[in-house]
Amino acid sequence: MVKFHYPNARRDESVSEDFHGTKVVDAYRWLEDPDAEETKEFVDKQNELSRPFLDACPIKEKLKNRITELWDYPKYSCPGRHGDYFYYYYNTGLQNQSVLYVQKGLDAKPSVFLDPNELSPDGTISICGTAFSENEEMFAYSLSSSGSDWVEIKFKKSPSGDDLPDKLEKVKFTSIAWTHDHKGIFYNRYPEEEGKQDGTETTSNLHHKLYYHRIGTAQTDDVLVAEFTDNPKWMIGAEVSDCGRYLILSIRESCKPVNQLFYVDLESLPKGINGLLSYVTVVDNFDAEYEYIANNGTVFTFKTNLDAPLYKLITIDFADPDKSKWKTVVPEDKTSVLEWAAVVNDNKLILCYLKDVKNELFVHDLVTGERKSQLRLDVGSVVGYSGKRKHKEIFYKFMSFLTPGIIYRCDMTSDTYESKVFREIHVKDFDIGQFETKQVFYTSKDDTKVPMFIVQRKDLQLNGSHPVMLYGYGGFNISLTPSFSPSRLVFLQHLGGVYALPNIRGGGEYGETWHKGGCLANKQNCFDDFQRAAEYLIENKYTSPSKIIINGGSNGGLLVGACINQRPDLFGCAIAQVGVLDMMRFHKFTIGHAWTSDYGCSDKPEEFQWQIKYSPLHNVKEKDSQYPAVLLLTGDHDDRVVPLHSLKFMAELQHVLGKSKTQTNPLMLRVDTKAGHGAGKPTAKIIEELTDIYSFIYQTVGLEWKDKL
Ligand code: X97
Repeated sequence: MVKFHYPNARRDESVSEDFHGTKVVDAYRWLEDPDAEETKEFVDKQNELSRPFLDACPIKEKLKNRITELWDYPKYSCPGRHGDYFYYYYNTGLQNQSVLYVQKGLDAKPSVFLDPNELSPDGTISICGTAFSENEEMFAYSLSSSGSDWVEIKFKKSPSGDDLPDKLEKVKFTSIAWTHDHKGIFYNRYPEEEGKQDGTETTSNLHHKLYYHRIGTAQTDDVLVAEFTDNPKWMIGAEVSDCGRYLILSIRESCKPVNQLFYVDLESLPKGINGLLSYVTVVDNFDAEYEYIANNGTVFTFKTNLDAPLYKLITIDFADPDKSKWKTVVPEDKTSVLEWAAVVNDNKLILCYLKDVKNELFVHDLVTGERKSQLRLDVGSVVGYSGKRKHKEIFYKFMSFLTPGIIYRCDMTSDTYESKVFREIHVKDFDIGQFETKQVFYTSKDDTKVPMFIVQRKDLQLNGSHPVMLYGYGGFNISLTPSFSPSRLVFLQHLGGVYALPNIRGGGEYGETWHKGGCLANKQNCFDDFQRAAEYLIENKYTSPSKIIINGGSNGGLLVGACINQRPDLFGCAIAQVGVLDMMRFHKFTIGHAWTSDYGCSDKPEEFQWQIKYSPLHNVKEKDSQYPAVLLLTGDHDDRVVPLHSLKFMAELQHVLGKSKTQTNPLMLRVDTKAGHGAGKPTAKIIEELTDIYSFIYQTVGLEWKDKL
C-alpha cells in the first residue's frame, strides 16, 4: 500500500479561544485568511498531492468518457408563457450553461433569447434569477460569476432580446420584483464595504437592504425603500402581488422557515417610490412562515406552518388582519407535506404535496379550498412548474432516479384535467430497464422509522459484496427527493454499484417536525440516522463497511465529517463537498450567521456544548480502526460555505492521522478555482469533478470496471 506524504502545515497551538470556560485550540486559524501567501501555499500543496493521485486512476479516461457520453442528451425546462411567447431553457447535452430560448406559440421556430455561454469562454457565468415585467416586455436577470452568491442584475427587452444599459452590482440574496407600471424593480443589496466582493472574501453579510431601481437611471440613484438597522441579520424578501397593488415584505432572520409579514399599498404613495416606505405590519414575530400565494382584493392566501408542521393554506384579509379572523382554506394534511401552491386560470389552485418522499399534485378551488382532482404523475419528483393565474394551462416536469424528465401539459379550463406528455427527455443508448428503485423504511437508534431509496440493478445478488454510495443531507428543512444523475448510472452499470439515499432527520421530508428532529440539540439524530442506514445495508447483505462510500455536500459535508469521526470503522470512503466543518466559527463568515437556526451558536454556553461534541474539526482522533479514505472538495469562490472549513479540517486530519502506521487510506483535499458552492457550475467542471470523485473511489475502495452490466 502506498504511504502518503502529507504537506507539513504549520500548527500554531498558541491560538485558542475560551468558550464559557472551555479552552479550544484553533491551530489552523491562519488558514482562515484566503489571501495570505501561506494559505495559498497550503492549497497548492494539497492540490499537488491530490491531483497526481486522482490522475493516476487507471480508468480515469474511461470514467470521464462514459460520464460525458451519458450526460450528452438534450435537456429542457418547462416552457413559461409571457404574452404570446414561450420561454424555456434548453441544453443540447454538454453545453456549459443551458440557453434561454423564445418562440411565438408552441409550434413556432425557437430563437436564442439569452445565452450565458457567450458571456464567458469557460461557462463560469451563469443565470441565477429572472423576472418578466407584468406586460412581459421587460426582462430582468441576475448573473453569477465563478459560482459566487454575488450577482449582477441586467435587463433586456422581450421578446426581442435587445439589451438595456442598466446594470446593478454588488447584489446578493436578492428578490427581483417589478412594479406593474413596468418602470422598475425592487432588489436587495448589502452596504458598500472595503476590499473585494468577488466571492473569495469571507466577511459577514449584514444589513440586507431593499432598493428600487428605475429603468434608465444610474444605480447610484436607486431608492432605499426598506432597511432594519437595529436588526443587522434580518433579510428582506420582496414580492409584488399578482394584482400589482401591494408590495409584500417577508422578513427573515435565518434559514428557519418563519418570517414576519409587512405590506405596502403602492397605490397610496402620493409621491411614488421616493424613499423608505412605511409599511403595515401583518405579522410582527417569527413564530411561523407565511408565503404569498394569491389575493382577491384585500383577501390574501398564504401557505403557512402556523400550528401546522405539514403546512396549510389560510386567508388573511388585509382590511381586517386580526389573527382571530384568519381562515383556514386548505387544512393541514396529516400524512403529506404541502410543498408549494400556485394559482392558474383565475381560481384553480395547484397543490404539490410530498407523501413518503414522493410528490403528488392536486387541483383545488382557490376560494373554497375544495379538492377537485389529482394530476397525472409517476412515482418520483416534480422538478419544474409553469403556469400563472392569468393563464389557462400549466406545465410540470417529472423526474425520478431512472427517468431523466417528462414534461406534462394540462389544460385547466375543463374539469377533466387530463395531462398530456408535452416532451419526454431520453438518455441515448441506455437501457434504464436493467435497474430498479426500491423504498425501504429502517429503524434508527431511537426507533424512528426513516425512509431510504435504494437504486440497483434488477438482478442484484444480496451477498454483501456491492459497493454502495450512501448520500445524505439532513438539514434546513430541505427534502432529498428522487432525481436523475448520469454519473450515478455509470457507477451502477460499470462499477457494480448500488445507490442509497436515506431521508434522514433535519430535512423537510415529513414537515417541520422532521426538520426539528435533526436541529440544534437534536443534530446528533442526523448522524445516527445516517449511520443506521449504513448498518441496514450491511445487515441486509448489500455491502460491507469497506465498500460503503459516504457522500454529502454543504450541510451534508458536515454529516460526512461528523460520521467519519464517530464511526471510522463503518465506511470505506468519504467524499465531503463544500462542507461545514468548523462548528465553533461558521457563524463568523459570509452568511454563516443564518445557520444558527439549525446549528445553534458557540457564543451560547448550552449550544456550544451541543456543537463541540460533533464539530468535525474538533473531534478528529486516532481510533482502533483507521479512517476511511477521505476526499474533501471545495472551490475558491464558495462564499456560501467558505473554503476555510475544508482547509482547516484537512490540515487537522493529516496532522492527527497522517503519520499513523494504521492510516493507509489517503486523506486528500481538492480545491477548484473559479468554482463556488455548486449552483451554476458549468457542465465541463461538473464532469471533471465527478471524474475525480469516481477516480478517488475507484482507487480507494478497490472497484472493478465492467463494460457491460
Ligand atoms: C442559505 O444559507 C441561504 C442564505 C441566504 N438566506 C437566508 N435566508 C433565506 C436565504 O439566510 O436565502 C432562506 C433560505 C432558505 C430557507 C429559509 C430562508 C431567505 C432570506 C430572505 C428571503 C427569503 C429567503 N441556505 C442554507 C445553506 O446554504 C441552506 C439552504 C439555504 N447552507 C450551507 C446551510 C449550511 C451550509
